[in-house]
This record gives sequence, C-alpha cells and structure tokens, in this order.
Amino acid sequence: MTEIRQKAEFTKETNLQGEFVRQQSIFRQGVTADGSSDFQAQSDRYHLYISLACPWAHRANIFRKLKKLENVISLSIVDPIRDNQGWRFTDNPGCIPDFPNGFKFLEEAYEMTDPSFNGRVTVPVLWDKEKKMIVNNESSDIIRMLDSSSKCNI
Ligand SMILES: N[C@@H](CCC(=O)N[C@@H](CS)C(=O)NCC(=O)O)C(=O)O
Repeated sequence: MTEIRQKAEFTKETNLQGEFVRQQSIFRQGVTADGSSDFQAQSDRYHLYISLACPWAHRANIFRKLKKLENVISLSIVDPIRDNQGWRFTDNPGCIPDFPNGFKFLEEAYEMTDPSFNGRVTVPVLWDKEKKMIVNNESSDIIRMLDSSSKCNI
C-alpha cells in the first residue's frame, strides 16, 4: 500500500510525532473595573473581532450577546474565507468591516500591537480603541472578562 505523507500546514505548530500543537495566545491582558490593569472598563472603549467560521470566536460572540454588551463593545466580523493572506475585512453579506481602524486585514491589528509578532493571526481579538492595541486574543480569557462585565461596570 502506498504511504501518503503530507507536509503539515502549520510547521511551527507540529511536533516530532506530526501532531498539531496549538500556539499559545500571547496577548493575555485583562480589562478591570478598578483600573488595576492598563485597561480600565469603559463603555464603548473595546472592540471585538470575530469570524463566524471560528468556534472560539463564536463563544466570545455568544457571551457578548448573553451579557447584553452589544451597545457597549463594538464588533467586526471578518470574511469567513481565509486564504493565505489571513483574515480579511470585506463588506460581503454577514461581514462587518473594521470601522474603528479601517484595517483591511486583521494582521494589521497584531502588527500595530507588536511589530515583532510572527505567529498565526487568530480570532477572536479584544481591541482597545483608546490605546489602539490588542488587549487579549484568547477566547477563554475574553469570555471570562465578558462574564464578569457587570463587576467591571461596563
Ligand atoms: N486559543 C485561541 C485559538 C483561536 C483560533 O485558533 N482561531 C482560529 C479560527 S477557529 C484562527 O483564527 N485561525 C487563523 C489561522 O489559522 O490562520 C482562542 O481560543 O482564542
């Protein structure tokens, strides 16, 4: 029988056994009510970038709705088709362009936050419109922040 060997798509995230080992999310800061982090909780200060094609982004979107934060945290939805240029903003049906920054690609948000970032550009992303930087790109952190939003007065 012919053995089929395929080159892994994400070589930086493939271990010696050929298993996918997901990269760590590197932006892990938090929004706090008392301003103890650099990110004080404030209405209309934060923006959520999601893709409807991503289950991790979906949970952030679900929490934004469940916690009734639609008028408090603005939203962009990238085009669900991600080619080798990465997540992109379009005005195709179901997408919401990047009104805060006018980015064409989500990569620009990562670049603006850390020009040396060389990992995979992923959704969801929580963005600070005031400091113009990513607060957090880890969905489990983001949903915890949204869940505690009433404690944060946002
Ligand atoms: N640990 C991240 C994982 C997020 C993630 O992997 N998102 C995928 C979509 S489901 C992504 O954006 N992938 C972009 C890519 O592979 O280039 C989280 O839970 O927030």
